[in-house]
Amino acid sequence: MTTRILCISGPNLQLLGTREPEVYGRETLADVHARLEKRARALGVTVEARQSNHEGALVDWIGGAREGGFAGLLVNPGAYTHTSIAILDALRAVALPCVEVHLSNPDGREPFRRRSYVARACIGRVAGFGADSYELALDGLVRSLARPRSHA
Ligand code: CA2
Repeated sequence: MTTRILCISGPNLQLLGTREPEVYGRETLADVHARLEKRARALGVTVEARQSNHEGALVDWIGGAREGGFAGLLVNPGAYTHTSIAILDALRAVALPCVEVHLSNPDGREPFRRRSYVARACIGRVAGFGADSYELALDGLVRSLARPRSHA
């Protein structure tokens, strides 16, 4: 059976490619998802990519990932990275391997972006490589899933 990965992007990421290109690049979220799907095919996995501006929707998608048949998660929670204990709790509860993804490098920006709540429930983080961050995170997640006994 094919390994299925769920990729979740949070608030305002639907604006990608339309504003602040100096921070977030010129590619749209649809471009990012298309690239991710291409990379997934090359890796022999499938990716389902979703975006929502609503914290509860992100929590619901994370919470349903195990019964939805997903083996792991890529999550860019947007600004909720820095505020959401609800998303942290959902990631902990679902207990699937998760990689935190960011287009920009939050550590190099305003001090309030240095705190990530979700990091505590993630196996790793890829940040600062624009749209490439998503592909690099997928590579890391798939490698991690292939390692025996790497996850409980
Ligand atoms: O770098 C990232 O991926 C972020 O998760 C993006 C969030 C930000 O709050 C995080 O600190 C880092 C913001 C997403 C807003 O996306 C936009 C895209 C284009 C234009 C305006 C906003």
